[in-house]
Amino acid sequence: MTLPHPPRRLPLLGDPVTMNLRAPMQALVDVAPRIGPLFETTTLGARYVIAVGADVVAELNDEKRFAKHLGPELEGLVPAAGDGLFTAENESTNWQAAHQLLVPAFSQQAMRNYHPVMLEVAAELTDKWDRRLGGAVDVPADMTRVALETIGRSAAGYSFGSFEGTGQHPFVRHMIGVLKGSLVEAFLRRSWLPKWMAAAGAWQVRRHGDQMKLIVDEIVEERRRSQGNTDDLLALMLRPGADGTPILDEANIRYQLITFLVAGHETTSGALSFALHHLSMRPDVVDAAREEIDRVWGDTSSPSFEQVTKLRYVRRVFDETLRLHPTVPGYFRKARHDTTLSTGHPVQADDWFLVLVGGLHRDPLWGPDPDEFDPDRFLPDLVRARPGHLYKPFGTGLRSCIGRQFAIHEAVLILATLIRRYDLTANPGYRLRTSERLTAIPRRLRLTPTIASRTLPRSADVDPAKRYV
Ligand code: MNH
Repeated sequence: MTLPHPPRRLPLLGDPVTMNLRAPMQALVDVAPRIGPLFETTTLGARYVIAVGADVVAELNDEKRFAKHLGPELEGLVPAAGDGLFTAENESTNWQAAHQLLVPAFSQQAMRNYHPVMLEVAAELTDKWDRRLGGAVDVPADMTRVALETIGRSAAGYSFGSFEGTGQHPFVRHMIGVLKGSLVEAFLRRSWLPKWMAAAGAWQVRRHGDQMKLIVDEIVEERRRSQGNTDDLLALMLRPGADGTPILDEANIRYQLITFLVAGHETTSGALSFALHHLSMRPDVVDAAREEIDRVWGDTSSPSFEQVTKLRYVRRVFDETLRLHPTVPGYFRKARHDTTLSTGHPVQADDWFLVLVGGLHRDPLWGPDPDEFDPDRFLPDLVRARPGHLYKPFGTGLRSCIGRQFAIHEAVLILATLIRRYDLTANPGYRLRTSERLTAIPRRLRLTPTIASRTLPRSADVDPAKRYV
């Protein structure tokens, strides 16, 4: 299959654009519009076929012709995440069993149970920021705290203590070690560089993965000791099945827990951070959001589940953030059998593709200014008028994100809490840049919170005699 490729290709080295080590996917998103809906790229001999055009992505998403593929990057994670849901092969019996077992943990009813946990974590964040008013906060670090606490407490009743002390829990460091190691290994393994270099990446994944296993084993032990009457994801996995033993074996339970603790926070924290960056640049968006939050939440200090789901504008802010910054930058698809793409390209069974989501999210169908942050792109009428395969931050088909509703509820709740309470000021001259460790997160984003000038009750609600006390 001959395909276009990025400009200035060099012999042996390949396409210089991909040598942006900090954010290779973002670099590809930036050049994609000039190359085409389907293109190839090589770096030191490692080749990817990349899809960004709406039509070709719609074809790749067709579950009858294509299916999820792990691709080199997710294969690189296997030593740490095993056959957990994210990295299991499509045919894996453990995938079937775990998917069936865990889907109820993401039902509407289950979301209602997580809601109080999310409120509690939101309060810990505002307590922290209230103590630091007027000083800059490290946004990605604090969003990581929020998201890690939320998934730890919701899925396993476990607190990582992220808001105690100042450091990050070692789990975060080991997770970053695994993600970065897998990225390096995935690329080097397929390059012409000596194999020992790829082996160093693989070693890093195993070393940090082993540390994560120790941490989750401790979490499981604690649960077994406490024998609490809890009803969460971990409880579902440990509950005996018909034959008296848990449906998933011990090794698989460990992999699922690692998977959920990573997939359940790393992507949400990046998305929250990108959203706060845009809010700090757009007072008009903040005003519109505050108007909605005031209207729906009134002066309650603990909004109900429904009061969160009714925040349609804040939800659009989050949707638009994931359009511009899909924190899982891509997913892989492989052909189930020989087929031909509508572009005329022949495809053989098992040929695979990378859907570069940031590229798809800037397809010309999004209009003339795809780089512009505009939440109103997600007004219901505009969504209905667009093809369904144009927006894919949570992947596609059977293997799409199981935690989507969880992430959305958490993100809307946290964003609304912060928008309502704080004005966020960016450092002068800050320019957004993305950092990638498989997932995307803003680099060095610091914002200064001050109490929002509009947190006083609206004057109409206040007795005029008491208005200016
Ligand atoms: Mn999540 C799969 C994106 C939040 C748990 N997630 C995926 C995929 C994408 C994705 C894309 C599909 C990858 C692929 O096709 O190879 N996930 C996100 C984003 C957010 C997110 C952008 C937040 C924003 N994910 C969450 C949360 C959880 C979670 C929160 C858990 C609570 N995700 C998963 C799991 C899978 C997954 C588990 C694997 C599902 C499967 O294959 O069965």
